[in-house]
Amino acid sequence: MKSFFRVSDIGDLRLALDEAAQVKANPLGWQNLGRGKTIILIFFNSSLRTRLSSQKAALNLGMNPIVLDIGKDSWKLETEMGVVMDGDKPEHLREAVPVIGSYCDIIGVRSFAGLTDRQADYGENILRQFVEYSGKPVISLESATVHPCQAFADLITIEEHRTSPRPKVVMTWAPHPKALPQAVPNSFAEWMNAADVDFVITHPHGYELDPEFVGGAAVEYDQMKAFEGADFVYAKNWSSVESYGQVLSMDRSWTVGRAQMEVTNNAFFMHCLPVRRNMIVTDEVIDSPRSLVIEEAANRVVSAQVVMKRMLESL
Ligand code: AN0
Ligand code: CP
Repeated sequence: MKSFFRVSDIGDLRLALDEAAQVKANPLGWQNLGRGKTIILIFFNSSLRTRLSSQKAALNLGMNPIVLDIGKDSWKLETEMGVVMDGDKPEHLREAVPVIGSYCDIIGVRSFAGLTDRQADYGENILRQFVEYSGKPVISLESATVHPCQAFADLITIEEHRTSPRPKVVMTWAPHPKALPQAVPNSFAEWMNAADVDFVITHPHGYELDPEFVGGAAVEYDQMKAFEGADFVYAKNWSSVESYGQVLSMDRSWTVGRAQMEVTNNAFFMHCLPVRRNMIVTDEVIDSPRSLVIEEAANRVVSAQVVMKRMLESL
């Protein structure tokens, strides 16, 4: 595997889920595969789960992980081409990326959407430069438009908990005080469309996601109607795509609570974390035995390990 951004990069999902189960059952079974190999994990933004689970996955495979926080541990990096660098950024990605590439075998990059320039974000300006100038396999650790390690971990979690061959999965928008990227819902939608599930997306008007990621999914603007008979409820806030990066609503009637869960098929509750309690979901729902949020986070090691394992196998 040369890069990991889109669901198509993982190939057959059934095979990927079988491999995930093998890795989960025997996490130290491939300790020799990564011996003497280095992965550099680049963070332009904060992270708890991604930075820990990626390091843990690399260690399980015998690799040496190195983590770099851009702008804190390193120089601030300019990401736009053709600019006069007279501001506060002393180095350009154009040099930094090949330098990083010369020190490692695999690169992981976290670079959130800026949420001001839709075209730049949806062109994945930063991630593309890592692919183009590093010469190494690149993993998106949530880039501007996708979070594939999260979506893969979520699919593994659904696979582990489903009780029917084709469960109903509902992704719901929920309120949040700050503008958040569309990367998590984009990838979740893309992966659910490719998986064996009935997938429904629900959100207020104005929060339509990019059609490339929505694909053939059903979109239902009435949240209660969408939740009827659901086996899994996946909550997430995102900012508007059309009014790019804007918070259009803080409507707390969309907060996932008991009333919504009662119309489901005793659904499991899912969220990628970090989550704002009593904005996205009530304490009662996230603390209930049907909440899978910790299991999802734990599966981030498994998804990262499958991806790194495949990259090591094709080095
Ligand atoms: C980020 C987001 O919504 O994309 C990261 C989620 C994994 N969340 C926040 O910034 C709170
Ligand atoms: N879910 C997730 O990616 O969390 P972090 O932002 O803490 O890495």
